[in-house]
Amino acid sequence: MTVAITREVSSRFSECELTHIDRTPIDVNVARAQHHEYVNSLAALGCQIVELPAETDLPDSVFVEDTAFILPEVAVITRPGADSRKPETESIIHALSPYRPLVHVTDPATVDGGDVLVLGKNIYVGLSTRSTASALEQLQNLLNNYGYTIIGAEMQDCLHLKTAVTRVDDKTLLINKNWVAPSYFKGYELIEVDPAEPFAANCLPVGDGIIYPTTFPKTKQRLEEKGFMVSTVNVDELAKAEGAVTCCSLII
Ligand code: CIR
Repeated sequence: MTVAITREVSSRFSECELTHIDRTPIDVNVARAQHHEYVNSLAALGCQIVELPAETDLPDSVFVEDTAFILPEVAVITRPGADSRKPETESIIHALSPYRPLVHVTDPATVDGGDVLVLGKNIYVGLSTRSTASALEQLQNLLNNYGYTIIGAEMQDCLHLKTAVTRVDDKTLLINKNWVAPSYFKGYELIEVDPAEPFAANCLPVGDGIIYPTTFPKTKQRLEEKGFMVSTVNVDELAKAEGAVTCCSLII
C-alpha cells in the first residue's frame, strides 16, 4: 500500500517564501480547493492519505516534500534552507516515525526535500539556494551504510532540483535542460519540457499514473506520446507560491 502524507494549506499561505517568481495575489480558498483536488487524485491512484492539520503559523507548510525524503530503509528528516520553514519538520517527525527509522540533517547543513532526486542508489542533491555542500557530506555519512551515493547537481534559475528534473519511471526523466545539465543523467531516457513551458519538469508518478499540472498541455502530450497515463490537476494557485505537484506530498 502506498501512503501519501499531505498537509492542509495554512491560512497564512500568501506569506509564503518566494525566490524566482514575483509575488501575485493568492486566494487561500482557491489554493485549498486545488489542494483538495490534488489529494483526491492521489487517492484515485491508490494512495492511502494521511492528511496533517494545517499549521497556521507556517505559511509554506503545505509543501511537505521539503521536510523529508523516504528511502526503503530509512527516512531522512531534512533541515529546510529558509528559516521560516525550519519548524515544519517537527510534525513530520511524528508522522513518519511509524513507517521508517529516522535520521536527521543537522545544523549548520540545510537541505530542502525538493532538491533531493532519488534514482535507485544514486541520490542527486540540487546545489540550490536552499541546500548546502555540508548537507551533501552529512547525507553521504548518514546513508553510506545503506549503499547510497550522494551526487551534487549544479542548477540555475529555479528553486529546487525537482523544478528542473523529476523521475517519470525507473528509466525515464522529465527535464528542463536550461536549468540542469542532462549530462548528470546518462543512461536515462530524457523527455524534455516544451520550450514554451519551462516549469513543466515537475511530475509525480504514483501507482499506474502521473500526477501533472493542467497548465502544461504541450509537455503533457510528450508524456502521453511515450505511453504514460497522465492525470491532471489544477495547481495554479499553489504555483503562485513556487510549488508544484511533487512538493505537496511525501510518498511512502
Ligand atoms: C518555498 O519557497 O520554500 C515555498 N514557497 C515553495 C516550496 C516548493 N517546494 C518544492 O517544490 N519542493
